[in-house]
Amino acid sequence: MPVATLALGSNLGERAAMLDQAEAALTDLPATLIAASSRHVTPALLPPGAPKEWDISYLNAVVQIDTALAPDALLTATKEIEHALGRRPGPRWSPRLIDIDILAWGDTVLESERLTIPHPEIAGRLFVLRPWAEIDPQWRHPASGRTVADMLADLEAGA
Ligand code: PH2
Ligand code: MG
Ligand code: MG
Repeated sequence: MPVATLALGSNLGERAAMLDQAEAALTDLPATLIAASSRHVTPALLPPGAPKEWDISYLNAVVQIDTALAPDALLTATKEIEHALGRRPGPRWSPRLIDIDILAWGDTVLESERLTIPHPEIAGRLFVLRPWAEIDPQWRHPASGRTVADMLADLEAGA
């Protein structure tokens, strides 16, 4: 079965419990959790001019699942889990109880109305690359050819 890589983030509520519940809910899908990074406390990445109240640090992690769900079905499932865990629609990048983003689905490249895979911001986000590098540093971006370890090294070097 294909391996999907997901980013988990929470900056509201009991953040560790939110990540625990998200991981547990993923295993209720037609999916097996095969790897989970440690949890990283990270400063909120915010758009310029964001309200000061949004500046709440996140707990981030990256997990991998073996799943029979195709990307679009997986997106629907992750949105349902977010809702079940209490997340309600809010402004983009506003604080949230739980965020589950699909980073990669095997080496699939996909751009649809709903979904871009791999996630377009991977290479610029330490809060994604650091936990991902713990569990799968050799995953290779199908378009750029860069591994997670490469992208992390570049970003940490300020490249
Ligand atoms: N997610 C965002 C916006 N900013 N910052 C951190 N540190 N971690 C996140 O997961 C995050 C963020 C939008 O989803
Ligand atoms: Mg996100
Ligand atoms: Mg999201």
